[in-house]
Amino acid sequence: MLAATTAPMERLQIVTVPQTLRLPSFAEDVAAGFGARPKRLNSKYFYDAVGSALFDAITQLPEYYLTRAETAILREWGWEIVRALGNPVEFVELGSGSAAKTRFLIEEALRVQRALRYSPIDISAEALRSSAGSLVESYPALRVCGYVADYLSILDTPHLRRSETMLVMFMGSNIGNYEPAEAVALLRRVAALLKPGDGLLLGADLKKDRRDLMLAYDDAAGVTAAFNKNLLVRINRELQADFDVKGFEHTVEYEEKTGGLHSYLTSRSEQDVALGALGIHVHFESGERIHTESAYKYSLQDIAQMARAAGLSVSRSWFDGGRRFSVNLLVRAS
Ligand code: AVJ
Repeated sequence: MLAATTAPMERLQIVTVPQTLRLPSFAEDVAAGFGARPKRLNSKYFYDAVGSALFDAITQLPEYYLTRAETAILREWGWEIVRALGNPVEFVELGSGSAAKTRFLIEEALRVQRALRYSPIDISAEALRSSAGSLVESYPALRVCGYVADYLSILDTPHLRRSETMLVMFMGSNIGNYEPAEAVALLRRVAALLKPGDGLLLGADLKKDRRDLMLAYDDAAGVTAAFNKNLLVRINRELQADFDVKGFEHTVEYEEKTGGLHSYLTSRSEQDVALGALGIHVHFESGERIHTESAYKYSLQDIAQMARAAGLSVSRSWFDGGRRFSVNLLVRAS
C-alpha cells in the first residue's frame, strides 16, 4: 500500500551490488588493449564525467538522430508498449543513465496501475542518485530501487525483486556496443530472468544509408571527435601518460555486411607515448589506428535472429516516423 503522502526519500533506495567476477581495472585493460594488434580500447571507458557530458551533447546534435528517434517512439507508443504486457508491471532498466526517456513509460504505467516499482541499474552512482532522486520527486506513486552495478553482476545475483510482471529495458542502442556474439550472450542472461508474460524492451538502431550513419558518428561540429579523444585525455590523467591529443584523428568506418560502425583514433604521425603508471612506452606508426568503439546496426531480420539465438522472440516492434530506430518487445520463446 503506497500512500500519495509518502516522502520522496522513503520511496528511494540505492543498493551497491558487489562484483561477482573481478573485472579488469582501467590500467589492466589499457595495457592489454595497447598490447593487442590492432590496438584497441573499450568504449565503456568513454563515460567519465567529461565523457558523459560530451555524450549528452551528442544526443542534441542534428546528425545524431538515435536519441530523438527513440524518444519519439516512447512518446508516441508508450501507451501501447505498456498495454502489451500484463498489469501490474514493474520496470528494470539496464544502463539507465539519466532515465529521461523512461519517464514516458513510467507515466503510462501509472495510468493503468496505482503504483510502480522501477529498478534502474547503472555503473555510475552519481547518474543513478540524481536520476532516481528526481523521479521519486516527480511521481508520488513511484518507488525506485536503484542498483549500482555492472550488468553481469546484477544478472548473477538474486537482487532483482519482482512482482507479477517484469519489463526489463535495454534502451538507447546500447546493445550495439557489443559484438554480435556477446550481444546474444547478454540477451540470453536476461532471458534466463524472464518468466512467461515478462518482456525485454530492446532499443536498437536500424541499418540505413551509410552516409547518414557515418555523419551520426562523425558530426560537423566535432563533438563526437572530442568524445572519442577524451579517452586519451582520461588516460593522460589517470595513468600519467603523455598523449598529444592533437596527434590523433577521429575516424569512422561502416562495414555494411556486419552493420558495424567502427570508430578509431588514428595516429597522424609515427610517435611514442609514455604511460607513466604502467611503466611502458607505446609506439604508433603513422596512420595506425586504435579501435575505440563499435556500434552495430540491425535490420528487423537481424533482431529476430538475435532474439531467437537468445531463446527469445520478437512479439512487437515500434518505429519512429522515419523508421530509423526500433523499440522491440522480446518475450520468452515458447
Ligand atoms: C550510448 C552506446 C548508444 O553507440 O550510438 C555516440 C555512444 N558513440 N556517438 C552509440 C556513441 C558515438 C552511443 N551509445
